[in-house]
Amino acid sequence: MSAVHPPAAPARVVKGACPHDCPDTCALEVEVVDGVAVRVSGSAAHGPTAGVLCTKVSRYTERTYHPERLLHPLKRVGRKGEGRFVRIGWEEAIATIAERLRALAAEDPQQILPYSYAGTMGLVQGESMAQRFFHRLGASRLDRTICATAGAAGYELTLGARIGVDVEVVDQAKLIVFWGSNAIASSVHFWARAQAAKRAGATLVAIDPYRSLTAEKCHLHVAPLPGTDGALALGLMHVLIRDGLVDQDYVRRYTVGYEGLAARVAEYTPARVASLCGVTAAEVEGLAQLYGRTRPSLIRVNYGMQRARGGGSAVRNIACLPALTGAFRDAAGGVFLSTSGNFSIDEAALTRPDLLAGRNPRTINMATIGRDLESATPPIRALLVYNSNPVAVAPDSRRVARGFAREDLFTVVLEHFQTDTADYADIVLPATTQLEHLDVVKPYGHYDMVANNPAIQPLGEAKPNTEIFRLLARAMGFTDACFADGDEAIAQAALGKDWDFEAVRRDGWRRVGPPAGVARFAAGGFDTPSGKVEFHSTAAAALGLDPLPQYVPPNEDPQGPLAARYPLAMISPPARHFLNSTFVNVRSLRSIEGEPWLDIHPADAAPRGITDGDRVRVWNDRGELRLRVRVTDRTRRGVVTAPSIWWKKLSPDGRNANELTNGEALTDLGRGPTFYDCLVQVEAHAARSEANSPQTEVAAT
Ligand SMILES: Nc1nc2c(c(=O)[nH]1)N[C@H]1C(S)=C(S)[C@@H](COP(=O)(O)OP(=O)(O)OC[C@H]3O[C@@H](n4cnc5c(=O)[nH]c(N)nc54)[C@H](O)[C@@H]3O)O[C@H]1N2
Ligand SMILES: Nc1nc2c(c(=O)[nH]1)N[C@H]1C(S)=C(S)[C@@H](COP(=O)(O)OP(=O)(O)OC[C@H]3O[C@@H](n4cnc5c(=O)[nH]c(N)nc54)[C@H](O)[C@@H]3O)O[C@H]1N2
Ligand code: SF4
Ligand SMILES: [Mo]
Repeated sequence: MSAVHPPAAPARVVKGACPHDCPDTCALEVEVVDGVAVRVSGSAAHGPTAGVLCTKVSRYTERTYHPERLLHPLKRVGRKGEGRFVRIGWEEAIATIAERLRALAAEDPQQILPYSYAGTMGLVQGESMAQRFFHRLGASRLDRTICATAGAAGYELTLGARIGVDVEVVDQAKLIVFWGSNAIASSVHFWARAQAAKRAGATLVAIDPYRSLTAEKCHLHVAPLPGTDGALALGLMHVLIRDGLVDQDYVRRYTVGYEGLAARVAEYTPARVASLCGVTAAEVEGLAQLYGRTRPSLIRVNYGMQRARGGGSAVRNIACLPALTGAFRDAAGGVFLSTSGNFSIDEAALTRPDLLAGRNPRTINMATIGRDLESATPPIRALLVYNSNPVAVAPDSRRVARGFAREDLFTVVLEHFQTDTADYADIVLPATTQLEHLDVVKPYGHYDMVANNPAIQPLGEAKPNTEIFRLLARAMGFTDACFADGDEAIAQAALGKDWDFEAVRRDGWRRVGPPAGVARFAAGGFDTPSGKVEFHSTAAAALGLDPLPQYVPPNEDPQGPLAARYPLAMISPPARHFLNSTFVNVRSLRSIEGEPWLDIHPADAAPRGITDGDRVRVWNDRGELRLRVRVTDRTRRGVVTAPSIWWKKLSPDGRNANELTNGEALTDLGRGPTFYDCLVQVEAHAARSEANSPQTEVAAT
């Protein structure tokens, strides 16, 4: 049902916001003809969007009108995971869910758990009505750690709130370091600004174990072993201090703990750091000289290094660098993790924690859901999943799937599609997409709150998440007035009293944060306890942590004892044409990605007798999977790379990289998962076992 006919009437243009978990939060223009969305493009008037969308979202109508969109409620009739469902009506669906939840709540509401993440980053369709519902119920709380909490915690120790840098002045930088960031894939609008900087003479550097699309376009690429970035940052500081490349005036006025830091980094000589990180001492020296002698310099620190045990400390250490060199004096200088700290959202009005009425339910970490479905006490007996696909995206996936398969677990999934997770549901509820509902999206890569107006009517019987939780609240007999709030009222509640949501939705977006062109931290003003950059952190000491930056090595250390059995470090960063597990079922995008690959270095392939295009077995104690290999020096020696996050059922062997990732070990700060802290072994074994494995030939549809 896409745009096959020539438009009968002139297109109406509706202002929207990209809902995806991507820093760029593009302002959209949706062209609608006769009630059908025919084209989605990027607003030219919105500075950060600059009239351009990524390939994924420029094909949004293909996803919205996908023939496999869920259009009515479903009830499971097959085994869990098998994917056999029959259509039911909304009334039956809501009544069935309410009956189950009522019975469990009467025993102990903590047996009920929401599971949600950032399928949509909209404040309205995210955690508004849903949280109100779970607070009123007294359900277990979910610690939403799967992505960003490690780095956030590390960054905040050193610098306080995540203000970042105005993406619109990034083209003024003379040095941009992409640290654990594949910006071409994950933040293409930032990349566009970096390209402009490059054309104006800037030097671009990538720090990444993999020669990503981004790294290959940089002037310099340093490829440390995964999870060793904390040591690299300490080594750079060692050289900066040793060679007098420190802005002493900035340090004296706007930082605390320099003496302690200098003593600490003295231990991290380039030679020692080189051996910890698997690089050369000359690379450490060269990078430090470049960083110490170029201004404005900007570190684009992203998520790649946060997914190992030391991920929190790594970001904490990296955040010290621009204070040492005084890079914060420039508007285009400093360090950019996220801009989310600019926005003050009225969380209490949105999610109404007061509805807990004094109860204090337990918290379950979403990163350990596999283990917790096995052994939490009281047991988890009902799961309500929305905006997430845990069976594909959560670590230690085999265990997660085993948990979801429990016969005594009642699972509800709100979705656009029959995902790997939806296959385990007892009840599937069809949700609307961004083109069909109202929202307002808080970005983490620029300074504009972006509004989303519904462009088309809901397809089939799909309903917004908010409406689904309103219906559930009513069926549960919750009469609190907040359960009658409409989506406009929720959007207004999120923005608080100083903003008029109607104006934002009319204009499309509204800027917060520092005025354009201002170096926000040129004269300190950090949101830390001291108001300064905290090399020495009393907050860290109070948490029982080292008050000074330190190096925390990986849990599954490629230079440690486990490497005797599993000598290769596997990373599984997102593929460019997927957004986490979203879009994997959009045929045109999946065909660009091809199939689930494992990239292996020639020096690791040769001794295993592996040649390009072979199918290999990849395994560790948690599981195994088979992938086709690309033998390439894009991935460094000792590291194998599996672009992700594939739907299991659209993969040739019905599994994905999370079969091997660790679902118990957490990051040093922020309780995050350790997806890229994962040792494996690889063998050219699959060719033999494939002969009697018909599963490998299941065609991806
Ligand atoms: N196209 C696309 N865009 C996305 C997403 C997507 O799935 N697809 N996902 C979105 C989301 S939710 C997120 S969190 C971000 C993620 O996007 P990024 O923040 O860019 O993070 P990753 O892609 O996980 O990793 C970035 C780079 O870090 C490298 N890396 C892996 N381990 C390490 C390490 O230990 N040290 C260093 N220095 N580098 C390492 C990887 O090889 C990769 O090239 O992107 C968002 N944008
Ligand atoms: N191996 C490995 N695993 C990873 C990562 C990795 O790099 N490697 N990255 C991790 C990271 S950074 C993240 S953020 C997580 C992402 O994990 P998730 O947040 O679970 O992201 P998605 O896989 O995109 O799943 C989101 C789902 O929400 C649905 N959805 C979207 N909008 C709506 C809506 O309005 N209503 C409802 N009901 N549903 C909606 C989509 O259809 C989609 O199926 O994955 C993590 N897992
Ligand atoms: S996914 Fe990112 S780049 Fe693509 S349209 Fe959305 S916000 Fe823009
Ligand atoms: Mo993420």
